[in-house]
Amino acid sequence: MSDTVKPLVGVVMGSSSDWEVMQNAVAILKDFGVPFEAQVISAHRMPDQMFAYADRARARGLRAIIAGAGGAAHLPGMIAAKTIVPVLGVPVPSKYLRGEDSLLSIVQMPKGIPVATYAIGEAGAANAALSAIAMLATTDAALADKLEAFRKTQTQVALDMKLPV
Ligand code: RP5
Repeated sequence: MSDTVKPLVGVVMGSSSDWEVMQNAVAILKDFGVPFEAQVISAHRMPDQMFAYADRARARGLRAIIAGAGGAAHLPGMIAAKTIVPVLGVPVPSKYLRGEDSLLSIVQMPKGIPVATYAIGEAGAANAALSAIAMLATTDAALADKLEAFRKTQTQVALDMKLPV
C-alpha cells in the first residue's frame, strides 16, 4: 500500500516465520484494494511495542486488526485487551502441536474481551481478511459489491467442478 493511504486493517504476527500463513490475509486485502499495514509484533519478545500498537490503533483509524501467532499465542488476546478495535485471531500452525495450542490460546478468551477466532493456518488467515472486508463493507457499498462478486465467482467455480468419473 502507498505510504500516503491510511491503513484500515492492521495485520500483525508474532514472528516473520508466521508470514507463510499470514500472507494469505494480505493477499486477500490486496485483491480487494483495502488499505492495510503488515508487521511483526511479538507479544512475548516486544510487549511494550505490542501495547503501544494496540493503544494507538483506534486513533490511527484502524477498523480491524488481524493478529496471527503460534504456540502460546497471546498476541491477539493481549491486543484485544488494549483496544476496542475488533481483533481477528489467526492460529498459526506450531512445530509440535500443529497449531492446536495456537487455536486454544486464541479462542478461549475470558468473557469481556472478544477475539474472533479463525481456522488454523491459511484458510483462517484468508477468512480473517474476508471478515475484515465484510465489516468494512457495511459502510462501503463499492467494497460490498466486490465481496458479492467474489462470492459469485466462488460459486461458479464450484458449479463448474468436474469429477474424473
Ligand atoms: C510465536 O512463536 C510466533 O507467532 C511464531 O508462530 C512462534 C515461533 O516463532 P519463531 O521462533 O519462528 O520466531 O510467538
